[in-house]
Amino acid sequence: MKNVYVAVDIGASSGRLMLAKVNSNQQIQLEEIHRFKNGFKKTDGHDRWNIDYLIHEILTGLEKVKAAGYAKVYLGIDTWAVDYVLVGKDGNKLSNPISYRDGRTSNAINNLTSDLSKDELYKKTGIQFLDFNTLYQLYEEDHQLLKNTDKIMMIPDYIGYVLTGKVVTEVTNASTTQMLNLRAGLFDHDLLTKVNVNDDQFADLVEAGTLLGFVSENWMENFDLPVTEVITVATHDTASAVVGTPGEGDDWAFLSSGTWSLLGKELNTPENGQLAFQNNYTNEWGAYGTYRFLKNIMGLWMAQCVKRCYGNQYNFSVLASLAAKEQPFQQFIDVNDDRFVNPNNMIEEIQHYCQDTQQIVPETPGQVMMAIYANLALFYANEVQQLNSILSCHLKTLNIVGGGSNIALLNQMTSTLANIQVVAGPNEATAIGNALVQMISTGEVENIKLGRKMIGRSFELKCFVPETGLYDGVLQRYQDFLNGHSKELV
Ligand code: LFR
Repeated sequence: MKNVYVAVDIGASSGRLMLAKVNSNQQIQLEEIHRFKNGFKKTDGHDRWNIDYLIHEILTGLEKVKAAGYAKVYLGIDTWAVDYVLVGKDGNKLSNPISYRDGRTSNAINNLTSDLSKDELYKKTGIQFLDFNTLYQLYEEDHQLLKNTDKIMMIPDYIGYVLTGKVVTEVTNASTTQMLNLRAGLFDHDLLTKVNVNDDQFADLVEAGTLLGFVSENWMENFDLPVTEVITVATHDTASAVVGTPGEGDDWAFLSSGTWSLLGKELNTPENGQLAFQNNYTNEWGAYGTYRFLKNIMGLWMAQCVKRCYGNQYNFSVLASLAAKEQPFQQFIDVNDDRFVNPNNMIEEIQHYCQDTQQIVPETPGQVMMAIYANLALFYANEVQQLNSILSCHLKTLNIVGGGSNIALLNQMTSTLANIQVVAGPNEATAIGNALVQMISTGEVENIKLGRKMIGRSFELKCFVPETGLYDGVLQRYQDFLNGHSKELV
């Protein structure tokens, strides 16, 4: 009997349990077992995640795995990054975790860096300045709660702990705290002190691929579960997505396109020089000693909010086809403007942005969606150029993975504007990367290079090539616009 792997992948808007196996043709087979919604809600004055509900959904999904006839499985957990759970001395959480989109950290970067230069902080950590990084969240944390805290656990580490009773801090996610020291490979003592955290409040760091332990028998009292051994995978969803990207050779970049768009290149050594600093690029730690040199781009969050604003009366494919009927580039938008992080009404925010910058205001659903897609594609194209210049390379392919890789209109515009071949898919790269790390840990797949080849053979990939002569000069005009309007932090 071959091994069966369960990938638990939870993003900001939904979670899923995917079953993965290697078949006799040495292909990865993936099957969705359970899917559920996620989102934060204002409770006790903050936007919070309902972590107990998420764990309940995982257990419900595992019951379905058992019901499908699997008595023994491996399991890996990945989620979004930067957020954490404070756990008290009795082993229980002290409160529900606050979402990174909560407004509490809006001034924290300036406050914290008033007596610590950004330059130094970047040299130490190589991590981009995002005001929701764990460093700033802890800076704004309730002091009493922090004093009562035995362990600070990142979200997937906490879920692993609740399931197994074992606690670790997995590096791909820990690096997004902006508190790991690149050179020492450990939490930076001075940064911890700066936010009133003791060295032992974080559990020991472990690499992606480490065995954690079995889901504890206590859960069997209320749930009919298979025997489940948890492997600490690349627990940051973006790290798993990059593992699951079928890039080949050395001249490909990735775009993990979901709630966020994470565009960058996998490196073997971090790049934390001046140019990377000035362009706010990050060096998040990856699986197997790699670094994800990337930038966070606002991504499909904008489309998700717009869909909600229309009362969910259109699904994403209807919205995309409405957009396709509209003219692109009617207005330029800096999609990374802070005002789009958590607005009350995304449609109005986009419209106000266009009014404030004296541009054509999109009115219909199709116009609003085209404004989003066209400006995401422009932003992507700009970042492909930045990557080439910061890394002195010549990227040939942009591998787009995640839900956004299904949007042909966006893929095509990106390819043309960035003048690069786009390879789209797989859309479930995160779950695949999660499962691949498990397969490497059990020895079923030899290494990541062969694993990526397997992914290329196992899933349908679509290729988009630049349409010559179309959109000439548009990217340059967008870049001029950004130069005048961008509020990039650094
Ligand atoms: C994507 C992601 C990004 C991270 C953001 C916040 O889901 O994990 O990589 O910057 O969410 O955690």
